[in-house]
Amino acid sequence: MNIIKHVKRGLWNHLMKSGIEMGLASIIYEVGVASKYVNHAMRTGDLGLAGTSNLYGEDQLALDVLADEIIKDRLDHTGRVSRIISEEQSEIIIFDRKSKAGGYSVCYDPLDGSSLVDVNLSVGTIVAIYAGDDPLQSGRHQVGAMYVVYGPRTTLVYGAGNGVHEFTLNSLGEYVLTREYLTVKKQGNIYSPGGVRCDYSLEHEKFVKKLEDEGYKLRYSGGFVPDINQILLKGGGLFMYPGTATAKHGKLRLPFELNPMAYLMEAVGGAATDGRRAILDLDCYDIDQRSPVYIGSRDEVELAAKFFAGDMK
Ligand code: AFP
Repeated sequence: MNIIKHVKRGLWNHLMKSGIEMGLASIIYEVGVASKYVNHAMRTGDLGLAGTSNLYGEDQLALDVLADEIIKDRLDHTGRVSRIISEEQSEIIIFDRKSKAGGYSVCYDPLDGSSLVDVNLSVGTIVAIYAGDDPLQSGRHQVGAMYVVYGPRTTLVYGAGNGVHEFTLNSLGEYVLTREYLTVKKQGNIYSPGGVRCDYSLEHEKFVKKLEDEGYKLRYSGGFVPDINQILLKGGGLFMYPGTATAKHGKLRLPFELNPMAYLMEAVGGAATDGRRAILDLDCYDIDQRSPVYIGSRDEVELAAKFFAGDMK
């Protein structure tokens, strides 16, 4: 290993070179620090149920609770975060510091897909970052977003207005730049069809069949982060989680799943809608607000909109 090269390509060096405001850079960096602890706990810890439950009444795995605590601690440590929303907390958390100029608010899912850990599939952390004291803002107001994939390798992807870049955790416990200025193809060839087929609307059913007739390959792990990461790194495709007969707003949460991923996807040249409107333009007014989602290559997202506009038979 060329040590000097790894030092030069480290996450903090990249953040500083990118000219990102120091407070925003420290938030991204500290989530990276937190993810190293989460990564370690996941690969060595006890996954027994924590016995508590989150806003949605789901049993919290010990790992969920631990990941939430670690990330919350590191965000507080920055001294630049005034409010957070976490998938594991039932209300907005206020760090008792006077809201001051240059503060940030953060929405995060500490361990999205946590139920996949005990079947040894990849999971992730997702983070949306806003300037100011209000974490419930339209996704269009984000100043940065990131995710971490805990898979065969642990990788971190961030965007903060100057491209989207991937880092890989090396054997020294450092995140080293592995892909810079990521882009997604205008059209891809994989699709991730969330939800249960028998609950699909007629328009959605027709759209999925169109993709299948066109030879798209189905890739769906049950983990939003690895599925999106695959579309991003394999050059394109579409992830969907539609509104269904049993859940008309779909399953994925706007504040800490859809908004950050939509921010990153638009930043790499892709798109993200609820079938009609850009995800980033949706009003975000509730912690557990959900939305249908079509996210990925621009052509596929636009094709979905044609089915929902009734233009396609
Ligand atoms: P969990 O965090 O409850 O495992 O849900 C993960 C998730 O929110 C997202 O990561 C997946 O894309 C989606 O659910 C999978 O949902 P289905 O299991 O209904 O396909």
